[in-house]
Amino acid sequence: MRRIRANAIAILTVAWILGTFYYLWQDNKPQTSSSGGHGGQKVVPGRLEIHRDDRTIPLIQQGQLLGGFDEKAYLAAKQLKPGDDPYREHAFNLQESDRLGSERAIRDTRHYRCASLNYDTDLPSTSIIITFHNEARSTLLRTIKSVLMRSPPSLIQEIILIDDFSSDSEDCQLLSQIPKVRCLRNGRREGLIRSRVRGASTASASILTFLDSHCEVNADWLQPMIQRVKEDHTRVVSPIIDVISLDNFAYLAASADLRGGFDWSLHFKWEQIPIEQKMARSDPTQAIRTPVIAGGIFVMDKSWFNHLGQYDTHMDIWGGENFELSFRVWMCGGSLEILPCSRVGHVFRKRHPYDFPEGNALTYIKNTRRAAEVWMDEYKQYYYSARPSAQGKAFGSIADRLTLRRKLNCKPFRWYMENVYPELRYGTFKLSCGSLVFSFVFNTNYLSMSLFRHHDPVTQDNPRPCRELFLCETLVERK
Ligand SMILES: [Mn+2]
Repeated sequence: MRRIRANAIAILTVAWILGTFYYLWQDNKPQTSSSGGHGGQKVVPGRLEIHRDDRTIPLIQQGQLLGGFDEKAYLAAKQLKPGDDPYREHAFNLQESDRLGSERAIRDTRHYRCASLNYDTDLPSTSIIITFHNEARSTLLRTIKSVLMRSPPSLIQEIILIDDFSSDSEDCQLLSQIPKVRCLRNGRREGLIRSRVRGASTASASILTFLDSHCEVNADWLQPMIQRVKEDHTRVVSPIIDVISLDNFAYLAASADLRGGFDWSLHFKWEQIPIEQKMARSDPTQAIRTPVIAGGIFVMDKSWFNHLGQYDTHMDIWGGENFELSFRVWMCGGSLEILPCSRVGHVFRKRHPYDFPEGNALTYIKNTRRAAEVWMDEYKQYYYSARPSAQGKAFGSIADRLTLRRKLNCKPFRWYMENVYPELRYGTFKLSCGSLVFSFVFNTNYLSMSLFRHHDPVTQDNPRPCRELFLCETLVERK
């Protein structure tokens, strides 16, 4: 009799689980599955816009822009040797980047209505901060020249290059011969986060613009962002990040209907704007509220950056800092936006071309674990369920960041979930079977599963036979 009852319970449990899966799946089928962000993440065609008219924009300024800088010599000194793999060093096609040279016309990928917008004539200037580690010379120079040539000169206070201990110090040094360009070199590898803090602390303009080192900015990219920050200094704004092909360097328009999102493992992804918000948008030039930013390219008021505690400088190399910054901005009184009239092309790569001293995965876990421990309150359990390997990994002291959070009197993560990212589903349940635990975590538009071992060993007195799958925890909440 007991056996029959146990079997019935097991069957009902499995049926319930399958039913829940099916329901969630039907209700919220994956829309775009593309991921992005800066650095070594990949881009999937769903992020690209399909039809666009062909307007190309030339470089708007000519003349003595480069001062005494000898561009030809700079590029010629580092050429790909015949027979070398063009992808080896930078994880993009170096041969194609070199062939393009330092400047080219690109398509104006904005909505046509953007071109007729007006901006204040007295916008404040900005310090552009570009950090890099062993960037290709042609790509870095093209980034800098596109900024100098496609921005109103009065808006560019300076371009600060932070050379994060690249093998050749001349990559950066020689570029400081270009007017407005400054070069700072780290004496050891510090990573993106500490490099940016160093750049920001030496910036002389009141507005900071963080830019990646393999970009090309598009027409009028800067004015919309500076305008929004000028109107409200607590806004942190990003452009739409277009895609520069890592194979042939074609400049491709990204969809204008996306915002930044994430799943519980703190993996960044581009996702469709929720349908209600999309319906409410009558003006395609309007700012898009975003729960998180990709982190590679954004504009922020300098005093607001300092007031909010800059960055968590105990994070290493790359990754996770965009979550920490995004949670902090929203929870401590600011907001994050993507501006459709600002477009910047970025080379999205499939892998990181550089080494992480402690390993790629470990660094990402350390950084995201710090973000989760400081900002996610009780919701951090979902992070640990989605990333069980994070438990037990060292992440250093977070005392300073907790003090900062208290001092700034920031809102709880629950507020962020309810007001900024209500679309993020949460809930976990676990099935244990012997010493194995299957952990299911609900994510925004899919369900992820992880498998790990029980912490408490299975003993003779406390056996967990595999036939009796049982539910440890059910915490499914739907919004
Ligand atoms: Mn990048």
